[in-house]
Amino acid sequence: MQSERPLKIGITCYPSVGGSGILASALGEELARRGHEAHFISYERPFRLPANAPRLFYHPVVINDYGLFKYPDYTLPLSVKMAEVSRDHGLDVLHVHYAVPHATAAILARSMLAPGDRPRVVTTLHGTDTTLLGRDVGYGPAIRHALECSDAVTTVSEYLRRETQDLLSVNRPIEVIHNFFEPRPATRTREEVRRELGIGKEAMVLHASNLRPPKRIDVLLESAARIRPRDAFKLVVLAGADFSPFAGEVRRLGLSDRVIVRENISEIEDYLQAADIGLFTSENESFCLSILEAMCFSCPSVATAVGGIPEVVESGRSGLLVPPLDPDAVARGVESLIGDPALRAAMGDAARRRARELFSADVIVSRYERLYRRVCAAPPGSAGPH
Ligand code: GMT
Repeated sequence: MQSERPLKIGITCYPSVGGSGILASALGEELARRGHEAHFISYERPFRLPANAPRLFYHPVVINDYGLFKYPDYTLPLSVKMAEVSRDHGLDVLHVHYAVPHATAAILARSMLAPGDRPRVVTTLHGTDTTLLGRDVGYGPAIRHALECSDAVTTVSEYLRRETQDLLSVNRPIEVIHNFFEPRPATRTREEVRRELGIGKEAMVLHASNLRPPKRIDVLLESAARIRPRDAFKLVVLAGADFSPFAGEVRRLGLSDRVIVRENISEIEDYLQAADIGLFTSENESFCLSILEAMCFSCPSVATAVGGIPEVVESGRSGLLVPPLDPDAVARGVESLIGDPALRAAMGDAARRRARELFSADVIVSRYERLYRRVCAAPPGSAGPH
């Protein structure tokens, strides 16, 4: 049987700390490992993207600062770069992560190219591109247009698929392809990391996020303040942003000796392997990649039952789900896992198995590869106006 030719995939994402950029970087890395070319097109090199890996390329988008514009424009230079890379490297697919403005730029790039040079456009929605911007009258129609002109649209959860159809009235199939995580080896031992953090016998409770409003850091801290006994745990916050706006709240709640913060960590695996319990109090979340990252290290989470989180965690088996905005319920959940190491270990094992079976690179990247082959085999324009 003839083997299929490797593909050339352009990937655009937000390169800074954030689940959609992390997922897109990991996808590019896995595609390159499988023999495809992955071309990243963005204003910065995605922060977790390895340097010098074969078949992995980065094409910067340069933005000139024109005094005549009150607001700098990114969409047009991005679309021009997408068209240039598509033509120069013969891209098969432009895969954009997070619709705004990436999907619109990709549609524009495609229409700038001669018919024979046009890549297929795959748009993956990650969350607030639907749940926040999709509701905004200044963005909604543009997002809807870009989705209808894409050759394929995917969402990272079934929840987000339904939200997209309801909020944006998108009249086309949307495929759910969940996120994946493939941990790298830790660079230090569990003991070394716990020593660095000053954690002894206490349970290490871990929260990792970009601290944006939907993460409800106020609820996280309020919940931590209600955990009893208070010396049974330490809360480690891996912050993808400046934590200082929350420092006053930590002091007000008497948590100064309980909360440890590390900002912009790239060796996330070091901390994941050292953690006992994940803690996530979001009020809205399409998936929550950080929960999956913890699951890969047999670390069960206490998390809010919102959005796509119930697709990631089966409550009572691979973690505990609690109602949103309820610090007492969160604290009781954490206490139940601190107080029962056997339950914690059983849930951790189940979490790790679930992560491998449903959310590994093997399972998920193969689905993206099949999707790319399918859109490439379909006649151009079959998904909507080109
Ligand atoms: O949508 C966002 O707020 C940003 C985005 C990001 O880049 O971190 O987060 C979303 O995408 C992640 C990766 O798919 C998901 O794990 C997050 O749940 C999702 N965030 C929200 O839905 C709030």
